[in-house]
Amino acid sequence: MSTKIHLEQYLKTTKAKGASIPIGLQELLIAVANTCTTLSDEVAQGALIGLLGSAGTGNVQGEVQQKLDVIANDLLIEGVQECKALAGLASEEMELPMPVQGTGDYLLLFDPLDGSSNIDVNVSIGTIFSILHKQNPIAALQNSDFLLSGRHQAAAGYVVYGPQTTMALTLGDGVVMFTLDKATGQFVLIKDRVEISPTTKEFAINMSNMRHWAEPVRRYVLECLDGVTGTRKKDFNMRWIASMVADVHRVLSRGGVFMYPWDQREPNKPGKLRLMYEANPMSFLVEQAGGASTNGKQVIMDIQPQDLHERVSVMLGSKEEIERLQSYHA
Ligand code: P6P
Repeated sequence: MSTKIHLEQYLKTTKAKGASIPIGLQELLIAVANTCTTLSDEVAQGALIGLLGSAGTGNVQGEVQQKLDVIANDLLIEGVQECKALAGLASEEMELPMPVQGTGDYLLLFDPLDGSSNIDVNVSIGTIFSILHKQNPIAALQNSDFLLSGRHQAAAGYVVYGPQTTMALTLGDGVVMFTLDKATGQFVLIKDRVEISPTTKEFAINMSNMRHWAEPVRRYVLECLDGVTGTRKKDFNMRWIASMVADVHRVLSRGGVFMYPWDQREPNKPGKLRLMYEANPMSFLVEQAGGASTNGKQVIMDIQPQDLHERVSVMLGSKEEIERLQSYHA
């Protein structure tokens, strides 16, 4: 039986761009993983421990918070706040960033439980995290410290709570995946170089919004629907789980295109998904796996954020398809 490599061991021994992983970053990633291990058990218990349904509160996004949203947010804050290398954290569930005890090099941003509308119907959900290099480590934390483009990420990943609890992680030198061994509580390495095929026959988008999309997206999707009868000369398959972590995990696992584009329902909002703790970490993973990620006009990780909770149009996945989408937006 091949030896099992656990996350902690992997972080101790691997190199990213020829350099060992800084101890502080290792500690932070282990703290996130340990918290997600606890969260995996909470999610799996669901109704058995009265955790389904609304918390009766709203978040900064104006969304109704599910009980598990609040629990996940609190668990992550508790799990990482003593990490010495952490200078501050920000969450989808909180309006402002939060200083922590550490005074180190890193800023942690997360969507504690993405896809939470799926909690009550037992569909996969997940935790998304992004770790930024703080640009002025010694100065006191400012809210503006978080407004860095995705190119400043030291690491990014997600943990999907599905049939398996699986983590995808990038440290800037490829993408690896680990699955939680419930018997030992350890994340065990299952893939050491995740690669997205440049071509695909599978796309993911919420088709009910079709009449609201901009023309380039309509054109792309209609060509996919035309299949062999149209210009693409191949048939496509469609998936939509309505849980970004699950949809992106599929793209990382077997290729494909994930889209949540701008639409005219809220014309003044660039999109539904958030740049800092959804689009940027997912884009880092996808680019590191050989894919591409755009808002139609710009590479997502090049976007200079103006606000912690700003939204963005997202199209990511197999490189040739994303390049086609970008050409339609030109
Ligand atoms: P819709 C979940 O609420 C989420 O933020 C993403 O995880 C998911 O991709 C999207 O919204 C689903 O949105 O409009 O299809 O319900």
